[in-house]
Amino acid sequence: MAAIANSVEYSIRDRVAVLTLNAPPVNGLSQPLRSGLMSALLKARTDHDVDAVIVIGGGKMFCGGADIKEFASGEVSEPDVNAIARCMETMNKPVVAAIHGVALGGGLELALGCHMRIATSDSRIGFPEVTLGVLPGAGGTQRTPRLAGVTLALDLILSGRVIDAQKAHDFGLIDALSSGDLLDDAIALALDATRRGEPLRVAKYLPVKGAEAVEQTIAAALEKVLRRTPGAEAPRAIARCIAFAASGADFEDALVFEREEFLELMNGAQSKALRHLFFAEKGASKIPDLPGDTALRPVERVGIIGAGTMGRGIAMTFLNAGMAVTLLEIDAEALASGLEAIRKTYAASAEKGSISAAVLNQRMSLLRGSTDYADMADRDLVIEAVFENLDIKQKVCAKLGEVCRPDAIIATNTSTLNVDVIAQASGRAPDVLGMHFFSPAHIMRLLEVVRGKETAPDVLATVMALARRIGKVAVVSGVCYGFIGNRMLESYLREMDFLLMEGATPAQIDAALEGFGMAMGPCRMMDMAGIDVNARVLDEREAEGALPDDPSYRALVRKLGAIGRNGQKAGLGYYRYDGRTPIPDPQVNDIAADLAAQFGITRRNNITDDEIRDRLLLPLINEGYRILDEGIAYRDGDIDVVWAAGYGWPRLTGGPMHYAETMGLEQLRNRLQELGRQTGDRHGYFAPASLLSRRATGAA
Ligand code: 3H9
Repeated sequence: MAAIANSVEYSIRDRVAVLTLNAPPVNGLSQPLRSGLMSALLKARTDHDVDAVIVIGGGKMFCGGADIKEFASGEVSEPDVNAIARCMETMNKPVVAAIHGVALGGGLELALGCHMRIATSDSRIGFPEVTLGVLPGAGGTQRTPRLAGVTLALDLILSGRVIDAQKAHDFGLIDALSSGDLLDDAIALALDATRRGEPLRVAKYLPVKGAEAVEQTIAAALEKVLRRTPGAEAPRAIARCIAFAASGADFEDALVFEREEFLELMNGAQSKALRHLFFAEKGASKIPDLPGDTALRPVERVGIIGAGTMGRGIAMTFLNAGMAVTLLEIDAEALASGLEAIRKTYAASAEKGSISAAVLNQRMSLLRGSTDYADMADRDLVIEAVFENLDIKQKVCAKLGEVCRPDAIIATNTSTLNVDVIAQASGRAPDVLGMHFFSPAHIMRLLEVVRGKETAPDVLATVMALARRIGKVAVVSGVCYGFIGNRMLESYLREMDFLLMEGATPAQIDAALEGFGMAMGPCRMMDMAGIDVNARVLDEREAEGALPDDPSYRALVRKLGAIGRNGQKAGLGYYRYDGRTPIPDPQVNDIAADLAAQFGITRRNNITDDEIRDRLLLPLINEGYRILDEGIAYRDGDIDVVWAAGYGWPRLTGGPMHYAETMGLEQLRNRLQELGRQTGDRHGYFAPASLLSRRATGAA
């Protein structure tokens, strides 16, 4: 076997050249790989011992697409995938892509540039470019509508979703499925094509399928996407490229058009932000002082204490990953209602067709209920998800410390309480950490993993690896009030309540933040989460002396809680509700005005959306710098992941810390100081964090 530029291996079997991509871990199409592949193709083209060519991936997959790190250069260097596709398409020997694992983005484009594609039945393909703020820039927007039609091209490329090989085969993107040895089957397919001697099918010469009435189809598909991400640039560019394909334009002109659109997106702020989040998510799993080869504890059997909303969601998270769960409740009635709620959730999914009846039965068969702590004795991991009260959680963890196996991990799902104190109560603090899931736990991707001061390294490493297995993006936080996310949220909600007392309305505040791109405005979010929950935490923090010496601090939410306006579930909160629809309620303005009078807060009618955004977002970011300075978060990117994956922060801006960088740290610091002056900041709410000031002046 000959190596070409190290990253592509060239071998011959049965007069077929086998070109193996060899660039672990994902065979990313870096310049050296592209160059190696081009050389190998040119060799095969003139090799008289070769009648056909196979392009196959070495290792776990065919190809994960372009090497995203190269995007920072601002250009695509030669040879690009277009040049490689041109070389393959003009070859008079069949070129077959043999796909296993995944073929994504540029990897799929490479495959579409071959004459034929064969894939293992468990492989998957897709165009995830849109999630990185770009588009398939190597013919994907042009070949897909020719092979599979405009509608599917729009669906795949605009959504970034991945489909399995069987579907790709049904849609015409894959020509054959392999159920045996992929390379053997690919060679047989290639030799068969050689024997038949028929003209080779070249995607670029096919007509676009479904080019009629294309304008409406494209407009409808685009509108659907933009409803979710209104400011996104990539979907618009994708729509333009597919429209260009459907217009009957010359293929080479279309490739030029597509490449221009691609480069503009790649060099734009949105793609930079989304790429930052991509690498931040991968980086979050790396713990600076934790060796990569730390031995993990086995986790197969999970126990969950508490069958309330959180406990049920956590249980489903593990069941969905095929793990056995025992759910424990205080009495048979509470347990039965928790188990029934889980069954109903799965039944609803089965009814909608998102899971099959067999999957429903398989998941329910992994679930057991119990009212006896002795049933936790054989569990590898037990997560407590009981009422958010320190005393109760300490009691539960003390019990778990007694009954759990010596090597079992004990986790608390607290969202605000001191994990070290809870760990101490267990009597075995090294086995304990926080696993802060977000509601609904089986849907939200974020998991904050709270590392106590005594948490054992293998406990942390095990839970980080487990997070990946259960489909979560895990970020480590140190111990402090609210960890990373809820601690930063506190300043955001503080300014929300102050602005309402100053004269803004909930609808105005929500619109300003949703206009910025937050998935949900803070008033609606509070109503959904439950005002009583937040008011109770504030009462407890006040009792601990942890609140600022400011009687107007969060006065509005506490007042709403005190009069039973507990949010959506009560039909009244920051809004009043018709079902789930929030309706502005003048009574809330009256309450806010009364509180303003009580605390000497001046009411104004000149509050702008810009002021609302700055007042809520900039202190939140400022708190992020404090969190970094205290070592609560390891990296800026970790904070960005928390906010993008758990709090609906707009991904297009890359998360709060990336947003701060793009805004300029000096400007951020100055604006905070200005807000401090404008609000007569007696409590130092706007004082720039030390790390922010140091970074703004280049001292850190
Ligand atoms: C594109 O193709 C544009 C073209 O249309 C046009 C060109 C002109 N590049 O996820 P893992 C790293 S856009 C660079 O743990 P898995 C990743 O950071 C691209 N690096 O593995 C990690 O590094 P580290 C479209 C990449 O087996 C390591 O590889 N493609 C890339 O669980 C392992 O990653 C995509 O968007 C990359 N493309 O999952 C696919 N991909 O070890 C993005 C990964 O230092 N990638 N890395 O932390 C994925 O979805 C998954 O990584 C994949 C493998 C499914 C491929």
